[in-house]
Amino acid sequence: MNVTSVDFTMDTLPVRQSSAVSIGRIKPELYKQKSVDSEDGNKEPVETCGKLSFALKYDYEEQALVVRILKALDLPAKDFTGTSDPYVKIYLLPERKKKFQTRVHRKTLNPTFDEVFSFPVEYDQLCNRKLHFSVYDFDRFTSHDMIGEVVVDNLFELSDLSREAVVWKDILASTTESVDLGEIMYSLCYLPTAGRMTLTVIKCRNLKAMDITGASGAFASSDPYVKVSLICDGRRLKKRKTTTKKGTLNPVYNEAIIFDIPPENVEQVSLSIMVMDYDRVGHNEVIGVCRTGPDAEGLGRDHWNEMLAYPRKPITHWHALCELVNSIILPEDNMQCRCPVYTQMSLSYL
Ligand SMILES: [Ca+2]
Ligand SMILES: [Ca+2]
Repeated sequence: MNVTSVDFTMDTLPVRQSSAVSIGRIKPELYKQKSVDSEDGNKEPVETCGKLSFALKYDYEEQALVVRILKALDLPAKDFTGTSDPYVKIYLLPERKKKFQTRVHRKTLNPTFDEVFSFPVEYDQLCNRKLHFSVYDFDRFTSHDMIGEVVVDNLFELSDLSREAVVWKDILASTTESVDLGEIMYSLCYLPTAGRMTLTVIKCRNLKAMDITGASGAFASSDPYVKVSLICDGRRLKKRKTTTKKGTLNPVYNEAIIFDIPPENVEQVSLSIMVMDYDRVGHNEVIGVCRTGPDAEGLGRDHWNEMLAYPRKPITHWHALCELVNSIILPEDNMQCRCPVYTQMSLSYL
């Protein structure tokens, strides 16, 4: 009997380096920004969008950097109603596991936060740390929009932190956190006659460190593997993963994952690609995600379309990893990849 439902069987195959890294035809015109708020367009020169005020102080007793987020002024409106619902996320880089965020302030472009957060850190380590603020607009039903960010490279810029020092900084427009999660290179290849799609995970670079270990506490690394899920109508049909590479932020895989997808079904599916950190004890954690398919954004969609436009050719690109955010779209995983729109500048080609 000829069953017409999609049979998404798949296999992993080792791939020879030579075929895995063969380069697809690069068409830079495909990767120009397509639709994005005009003010978010270019990264150069960086645009400002309001100001953020905060106060810094070092608490010697608690051995902690105390950050008081005071207020923001003149934020851009991200909602149709001409306003925003801002909140702020903070990291003390390079540590990225610990982060804080303020409450959401509804319908205002001049929020007063006045919230205090404390990062445990030794005083003589402060010169190696960077404070990173990202300002977001909360949205009830969709992914939150990033408004912009402030990075304080030198915490002693204004004072020795023995007393609370208030700082005003311009918020630099950005749609993606420059708190890098790293990048993944993979190729896509579709054989229409065989109804076979091959995603080859080639390698990753500059992945976020998830494990802070070593006698001195100075060794930061991850044990990355890549999990690929085939999504159809918001449901995860199949998942497959690569091998785990221990103790590296720049793993090389060259592993192919094959999906059987008949041409008549190719418009209904997409792939979710998650880079995970393996942990021997406890839960494996998500480092970052990206998505490719007709419903993805930016390069995720363009890469997919390029694969369909050049059948039988492996098309290879680097993709920036995004943070995993909660979503109503994939209840099974309770996740959605919120991929930013890429500018040409943020791309690197082979
Ligand atoms: Ca909003
Ligand atoms: Ca680990």
